[in-house]
Amino acid sequence: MNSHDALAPVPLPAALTWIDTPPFRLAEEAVLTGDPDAVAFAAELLRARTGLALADGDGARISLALVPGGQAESFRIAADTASVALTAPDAAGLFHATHALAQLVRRDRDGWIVPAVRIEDAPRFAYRGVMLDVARHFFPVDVVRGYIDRAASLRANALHLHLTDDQGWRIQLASRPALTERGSGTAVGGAPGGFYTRDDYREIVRHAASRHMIIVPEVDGPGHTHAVGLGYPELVEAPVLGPDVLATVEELGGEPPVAGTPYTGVAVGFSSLRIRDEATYDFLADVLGELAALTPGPYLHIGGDEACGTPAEDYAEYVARVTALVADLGKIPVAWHEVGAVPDRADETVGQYWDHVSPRAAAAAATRSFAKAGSRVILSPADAVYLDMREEPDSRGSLWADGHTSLERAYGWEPADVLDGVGEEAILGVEAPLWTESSTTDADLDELAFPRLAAAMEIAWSPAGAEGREWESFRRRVGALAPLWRRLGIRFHPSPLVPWVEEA
Ligand code: TNX
Repeated sequence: MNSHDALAPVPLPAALTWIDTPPFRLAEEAVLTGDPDAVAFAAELLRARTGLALADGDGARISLALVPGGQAESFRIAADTASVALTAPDAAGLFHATHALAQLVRRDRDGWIVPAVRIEDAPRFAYRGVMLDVARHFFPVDVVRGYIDRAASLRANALHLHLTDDQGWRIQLASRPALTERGSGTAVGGAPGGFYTRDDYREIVRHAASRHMIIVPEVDGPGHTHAVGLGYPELVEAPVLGPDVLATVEELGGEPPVAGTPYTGVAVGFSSLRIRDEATYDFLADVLGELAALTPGPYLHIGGDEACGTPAEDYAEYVARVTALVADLGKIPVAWHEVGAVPDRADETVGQYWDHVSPRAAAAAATRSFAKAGSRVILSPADAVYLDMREEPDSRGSLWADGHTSLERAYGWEPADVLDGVGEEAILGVEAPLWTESSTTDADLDELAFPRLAAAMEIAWSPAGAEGREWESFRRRVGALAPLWRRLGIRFHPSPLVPWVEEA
């Protein structure tokens, strides 16, 4: 390892060579030139990092240029004493290059520098996601924009929004106004609820696109649908108070769910849509049709998890109908891995795996079936990359995925080794979900997501064999991001496993 290696970016580039010449010096008179959008974004980010207002002047050059050829989202950086050149075949690649540059920038005794380096980089997986649960607690548009910025800075290109759950329905729809009129007023613990208007949602989509991310909206069903019954009682079954639900209520206090009354607890698996009633499918056609029209990205997530209140044959009927409906709308269905147990589903349905790094048999079999059908899988092993799991024994978050986790566990897994029969080709990508039973503010989201999101995104982006793609290097490179994160206002959890850098 070279003494510079703690300065290599996160996610680690596919190829990086330090060059033994004096660094490039960033000063007010350095010029940013090239693609106007990329220049504007680079000026904003470098100003946040250094306080310098670059962009006009007649000094040394930082250039950002679109150059045809190469993999989508790939980029190159060539920095030496005289200049810094960022090139990419597409705008997303230049955007990623700009974030890598912001990570390379640091101070020496004489001011701001970019060390001389050559980087060639490209993503391992096409889908690199984060999920935000805005149903258990609601987060306003500006918080979602901030979460998009943070995730995009680590190469995420998809934000999966968990828009609906037992505790609230968070997207206003013209076809079904009572969903938000009656179903969005509260959240877990009786916290204030909220919802996105269609314009709010368009703004989230627009902001995500400006950060080269798509939105993957989720309407969960047939379970996790108690809030639907507040506006449309005829569409839902009575709550099923099974032993798990009653045990959760017993353990955590609060009231069991009551039909027609907002639910503010954290039990799961008690609600179900009415599967044998055509009105349910009219409802889904309205809701998913509107969401599809509002969503430019290719995916619609249909949930499908923890439907413990739905008999198995009804669940199969639901999955067959709803995946076909999404496919007819011209979108690719995405579903939690339980859906894989239903053979009759739209073939292109992507499965999202949320069991552990070492799978249990049922989850493994269900997930394998997506690959067998010729479709693909998104990996979200809960004990590694569920950001709402507790990072330390006594930090914020939940414990159900095998106790507390750690930054090292978030980093220490190999996607192609999780499931037999789901190798590299069958993996669409990696997603780090954040369920929000225990978080209410943007500071809570920061504390849970950072630094573990950096681990999840390095797993998703960096080739397994790249030099430095290992824990010792990763923890030092993450530590070196502290000055940048502080400047950007990211309130990361100060993991004791990381040598956090203080900048003079
Ligand atoms: C399981 S993981 C859920 C969510 C909860 C989460 C945390 C998954 C697909 N479903 O409904 O928020 O546990 O308790």
